[in-house]
Amino acid sequence: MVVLAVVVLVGAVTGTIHFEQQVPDGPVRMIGEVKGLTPGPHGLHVHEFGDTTNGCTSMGAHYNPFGKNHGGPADSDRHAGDLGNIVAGPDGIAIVDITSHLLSLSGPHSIIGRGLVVHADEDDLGKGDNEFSLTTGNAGERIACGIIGITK
Ligand SMILES: [Cu+2]
Repeated sequence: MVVLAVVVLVGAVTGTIHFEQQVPDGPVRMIGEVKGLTPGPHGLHVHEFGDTTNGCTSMGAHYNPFGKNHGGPADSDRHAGDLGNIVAGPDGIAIVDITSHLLSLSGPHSIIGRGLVVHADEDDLGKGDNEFSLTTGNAGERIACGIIGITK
């Protein structure tokens, strides 16, 4: 059964991203856009909590059910929530089209109800050679976030 989800990102920038999983345990495709960004790369992650009681801060750390280090989307050693960077053009719009094999919309590691966060800075993908590189990717402030919810 196909599972669909959506997140509406709210903050200093805005956006909407749709999620689709065709089969259980199959890849999740994310399609959408984020507007109002400074041109260039911005880190994008699934964070562990869909909790905005203290804005994007209460979304916790990167979603990391398998206890990995932070990495880039092409790395095998990475958090499930590590999605790399989205890149805004001169118009401040980043088109999102990401397929992840580590995310799921069903089962014990479903990301439904968790958070999606856009960061102010570029995610160094774990290659930053300092202590935060392997936890946050040095992606900086959380400029927008939203809760991943079920849709039809
Ligand atoms: Cu993040």
